[in-house]
Amino acid sequence: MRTTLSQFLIEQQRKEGVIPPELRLLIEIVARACKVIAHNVNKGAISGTLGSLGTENVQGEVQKKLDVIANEILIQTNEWGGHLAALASEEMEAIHPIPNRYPKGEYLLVYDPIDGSSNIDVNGCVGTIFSVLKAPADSTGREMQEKDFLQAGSRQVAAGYTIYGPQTLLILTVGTGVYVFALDRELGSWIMVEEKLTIPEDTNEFSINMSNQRHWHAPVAKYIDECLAGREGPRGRDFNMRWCASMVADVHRILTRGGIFMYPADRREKVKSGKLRLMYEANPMAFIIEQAGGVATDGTNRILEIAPVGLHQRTGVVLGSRNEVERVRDLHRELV
Ligand code: P6P
Repeated sequence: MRTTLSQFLIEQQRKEGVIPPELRLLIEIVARACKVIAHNVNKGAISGTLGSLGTENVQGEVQKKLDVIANEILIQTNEWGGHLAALASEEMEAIHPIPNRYPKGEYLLVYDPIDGSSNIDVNGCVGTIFSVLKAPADSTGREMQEKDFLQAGSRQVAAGYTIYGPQTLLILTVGTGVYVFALDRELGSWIMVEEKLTIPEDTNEFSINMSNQRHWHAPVAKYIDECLAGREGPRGRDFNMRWCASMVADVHRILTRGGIFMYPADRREKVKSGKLRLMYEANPMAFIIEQAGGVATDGTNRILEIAPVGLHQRTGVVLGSRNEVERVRDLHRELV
């Protein structure tokens, strides 16, 4: 009998004393929401959920129908659970307080409901990324505010992502390693298929959007030049490149076989602080990567130590195999 997500969470609560019952139940509810999102993603053209809405989200990005559908699913599935003090989403400018008709809990959920949504209409991999924080102790009895979410990534108590691909997978950490659950649609259960994932310290595979090359700062440009120089170059070996335009797909490949993922800050005004969002993309992924023995920086500094100043703030991201991320960090020290 394979271990289910529920069994795993109960054991983490009982055996390791890592997660209190309220956090276990919160994760169960988020996982249930992801099952519903997976159903909508898989229905695609049949259910008319492809395409754009003609609206923009707070990021100024065109909203896909599935962005809004998935956001609504996560709100409706979570707000009545009684474990959340509030939630926040890439798709909503302000935080979403829990309606007074429901009991409030002590956790904050912040998420990207559909990451990689430009892939939806071309049947590429997309996913959901989520991060769980505790509400500040001094917030008891008052309405949550944006500032309550502005906690460094090192304060996350759980993080995960789902990837809606050939398999539907949920990748989860509660601080005791990284675990992979596959959705068994016949049972409707998340079944553990891998545990304690570890990322190889070395890799021959880099992941970056090469079309931005002319905008890169010197350290990134030099690192990629070294990779492209192959065995005749200073790294003495050939490198391969992958770019899925879906962070969950690229990160999952790196968790599975190693690699380095880069979305660096560059010279463009709109990307001077990076493209990816700290609270619901970089932080949860950094928590997962570190729990698997990898490294996650903004090029120089540890992502999990960045002090947030805004719910939708962006950051550079360089994460994955330790020795490659450290090479990029060394180049930042040498060249900046
Ligand atoms: P670009 C998707 O929009 C996303 O937020 C990440 O999932 C992905 O890694 C990145 O942006 C892709 O960005 O500029 O290559 O389209």
